[in-house]
Amino acid sequence: MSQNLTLSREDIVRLCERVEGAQTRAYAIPKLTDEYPAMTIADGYAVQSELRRRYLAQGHRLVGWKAGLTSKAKMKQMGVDVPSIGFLTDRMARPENAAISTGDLVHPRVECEVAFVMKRELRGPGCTAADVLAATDYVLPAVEIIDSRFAGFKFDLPSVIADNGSSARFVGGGRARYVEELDLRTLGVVLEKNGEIVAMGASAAVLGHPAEAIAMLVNILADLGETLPAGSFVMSGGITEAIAVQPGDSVVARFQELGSVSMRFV
Ligand code: 0L1
Ligand code: MG
Repeated sequence: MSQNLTLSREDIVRLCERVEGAQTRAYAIPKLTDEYPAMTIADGYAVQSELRRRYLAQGHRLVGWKAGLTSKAKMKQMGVDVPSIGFLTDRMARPENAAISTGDLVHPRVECEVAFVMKRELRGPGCTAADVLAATDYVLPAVEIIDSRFAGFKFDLPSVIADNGSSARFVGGGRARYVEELDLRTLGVVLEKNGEIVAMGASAAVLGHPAEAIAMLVNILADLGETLPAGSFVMSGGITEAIAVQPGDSVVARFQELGSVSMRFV
């Protein structure tokens, strides 16, 4: 990590408990830097790693990772200029066409992403998009349901990283495809809410190529002393800005070449 830790072990545990409470009981909290203004990106990942350790100790299973804030649209929407990563567990996964409860979320938003499933372990530093493509088993379309635990979605990078990049739920679906069969830069996506188009974009919005986002993720994992295991499900980041949803909404993400992913919110 290019920045140093400023938080003590006690501070990390205290902030982790604060974030875990907000995530599991679905309430908004002020951004962590209000109390710890010197917090760095490394501090954010220290809190996130402690959160992951606690969830896994409670029996949650790590199924993969997500790259976040990987498009200009998302960075502009959230007022940050560097991408981030977060972990994904089995408890966050929802099946295609699911009715997704909003009662256990604060203020959910949806975004369309290309997901990668890995056939080989990847390890940084120095991981490239070509390494990612060679290690990918297949790609599939996904919708991420993000839910910042920070009041009004107002945060900075150290705080949002500590909150596991706003990870909440995710739905994979559509049609799995081999990367050799596709041009992953030019896939179009249209997001519909209640039958109306609310966002659209092309996959190059994600760092020029979604595999670049996965390479970035692997290199951040290396900074954390981790690798990306074979079998991981990895989301490469929202292609469009995130769209708010509420009970009663139905959402369909239509991806060129990859089919569609649907869900409704209750
Ligand atoms: O997946 C994402 O890009 C979300 C990163 C966190 C920022 C947000 O809550 O919008
Ligand atoms: Mg996302």
